[in-house]
Amino acid sequence: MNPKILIIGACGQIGTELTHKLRAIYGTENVIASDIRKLNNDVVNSGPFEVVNALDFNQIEHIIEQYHIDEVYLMAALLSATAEKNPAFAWDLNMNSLFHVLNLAKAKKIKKIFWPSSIAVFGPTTPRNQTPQYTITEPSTVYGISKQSGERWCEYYHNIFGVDVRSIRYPGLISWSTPPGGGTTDYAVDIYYKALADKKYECFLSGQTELPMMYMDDAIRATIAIMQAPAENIKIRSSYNLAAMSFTPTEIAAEIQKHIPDFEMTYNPDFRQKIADSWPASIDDSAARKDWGWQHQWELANMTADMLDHLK
Ligand code: AKB
Repeated sequence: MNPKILIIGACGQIGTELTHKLRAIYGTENVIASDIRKLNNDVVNSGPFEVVNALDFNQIEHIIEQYHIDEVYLMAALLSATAEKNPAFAWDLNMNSLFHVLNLAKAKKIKKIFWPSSIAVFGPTTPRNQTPQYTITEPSTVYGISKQSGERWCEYYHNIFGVDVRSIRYPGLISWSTPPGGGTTDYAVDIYYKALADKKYECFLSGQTELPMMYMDDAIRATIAIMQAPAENIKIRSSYNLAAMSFTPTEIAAEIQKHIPDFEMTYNPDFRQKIADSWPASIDDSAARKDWGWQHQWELANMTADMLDHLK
């Protein structure tokens, strides 16, 4: 029998594509999308949708009981750049929404949780290249601190209360269908829009800033794969490192120039440079590959061709 799924934050960058994919797999009626407001978009219009404030425990509990929800994907969060501008709210949203869902699982009202972590759990003291699964995590951003704390709580609720919570440390995500919202890696999406529209782009990171990135298609496959894996395969209950590609702004610009030869890139680093400098350049995700069979499909070259094709 198909699980009944609730997605909190379904209209965001990941939530949108996740909703479509889960509806295709499990049936539209089994996937309840929710977000803080009801927009007129295809997530809202293509199946069941509820307005849910991720900070309102009673509202989440009510929807879970009403629809007999088995699994919750908690995608609502403030990302790194936005969180630095509003630390108190970021901490409140990123932590308390997680506690609500963990406590509902502890009370056996839901069976399984997906919660996204991020490469932001790492910090300036972390080894930057091929960052291991287990290493120093001293994040220097509000977002990173919230994700690191969240990971600790996920593991705690699993070990002490038996909660089946699963998590991935997403790298920067790139998608043609939904814009990102307030991250440090957002340049790698904006650049494609500007390359097509203006043939030029001013990057808010320096040319040599190498960061781990992933095409959305891979990110969605990973998310569903970890949730479908047998519980005994999920050996890490904090969060799994996950990787596909790493590149610098100079390298993505050069790849775009193969399709748009007169594309020009300039650099004007802002406050996000410091955030990016504190994050890894590349990630060792061998644990995810070993435990639940993770394999990426997209690299910089095929992703760039696909992005430009869709956005044209
Ligand atoms: C961000 O830039 O804040 C996010 C992330 C890496 O988690 N894309």
